[in-house]
Amino acid sequence: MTAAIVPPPSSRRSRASTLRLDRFPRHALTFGPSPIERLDRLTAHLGGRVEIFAKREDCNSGLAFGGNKLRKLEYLIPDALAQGCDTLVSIGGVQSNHTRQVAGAAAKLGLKCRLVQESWVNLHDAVYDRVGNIMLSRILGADVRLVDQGFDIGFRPSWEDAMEEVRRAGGKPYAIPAGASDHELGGLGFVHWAEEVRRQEDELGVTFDYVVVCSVTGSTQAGMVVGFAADGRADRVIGIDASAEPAKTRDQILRIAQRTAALVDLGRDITDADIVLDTRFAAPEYGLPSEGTLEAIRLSARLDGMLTDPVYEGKSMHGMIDLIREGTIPAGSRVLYAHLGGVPALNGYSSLFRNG
Ligand code: 5PA
Repeated sequence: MTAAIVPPPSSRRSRASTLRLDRFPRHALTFGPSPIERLDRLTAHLGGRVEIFAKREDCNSGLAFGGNKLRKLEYLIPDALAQGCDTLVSIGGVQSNHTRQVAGAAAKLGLKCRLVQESWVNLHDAVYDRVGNIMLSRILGADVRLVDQGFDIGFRPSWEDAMEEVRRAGGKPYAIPAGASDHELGGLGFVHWAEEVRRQEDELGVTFDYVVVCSVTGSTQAGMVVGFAADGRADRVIGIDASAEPAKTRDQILRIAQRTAALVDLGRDITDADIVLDTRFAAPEYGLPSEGTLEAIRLSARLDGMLTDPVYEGKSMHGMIDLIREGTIPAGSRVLYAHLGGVPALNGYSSLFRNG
């Protein structure tokens, strides 16, 4: 992405939304609206000309440390229950936050959970597959299986096999793809999030000019794009790619956004021009941080006490900081950083932080 793709801030716009989200049942897994806080010290540190806020999906629920996937699962769970499924089947990397949240939701609902954890990250720390998210999923009672396959956000044979095994054992699997993204209902959770932001803007008396969000499997950004398209702000959602395979991520964001727009009767098509994805911050590869990622993690922690991780939010934090520093997000803007969770994975990266 070139910096010029980010549009300039504009004055207050209409917040009217006529999205048909209420036709889809939602099973609450979160506390309610997630808090929005002002990051005072980061705001001051970056010169005070751009006001920075964070919406905290990392503490959106008491369920297994929360995170963005619970927002999506709120719309998938009623479908799983309506179909009479008894086992949630999903997939991710060894330190997947998504699979941990699926395990938490399954526990809460009294369902079984079968998880495929692939070797998506080239990190060979001795305890990488014992601590953090994967440990939590095991404690939550999920049937966790390690599979030696590399990173890919698409449908995987290992996941199809897991479903078949559940069926052969007499169970009824409910298929949840990577990140709960490439699923008919996967985009709805973050349409709901955008509606929630609109209500919070009214309560706080502010309008956000930009939302910064980390993207990998795509339905978080896709849902936001649709939700904010309803008041003309689709292209104010700045995705920061953390997949390091941005063509696939971008394609998935667009596809899911188009499907979701039709579901909620947005009333217009979503096109490639609605998708802003900055590809500069995913280096060196998926799951591994750059020096910039690590600096951003430390800065956010030391200025506002807000923790982020080396796989996802450290990269979007790095992106937001650079976009403000280089002036792409111009003076006078208000930015909402979507903190999507992911902190439990820090445990798998202890060797990077021996000296803080
Ligand atoms: C993840 C994803 P999307 O996959 O919806 O684009 O969200 C990206 C994202 N932040 C951002 C955090 C903390 C995330 O966990 N995580 C995946 C996982 O398996 O955990 C789906 C990749």
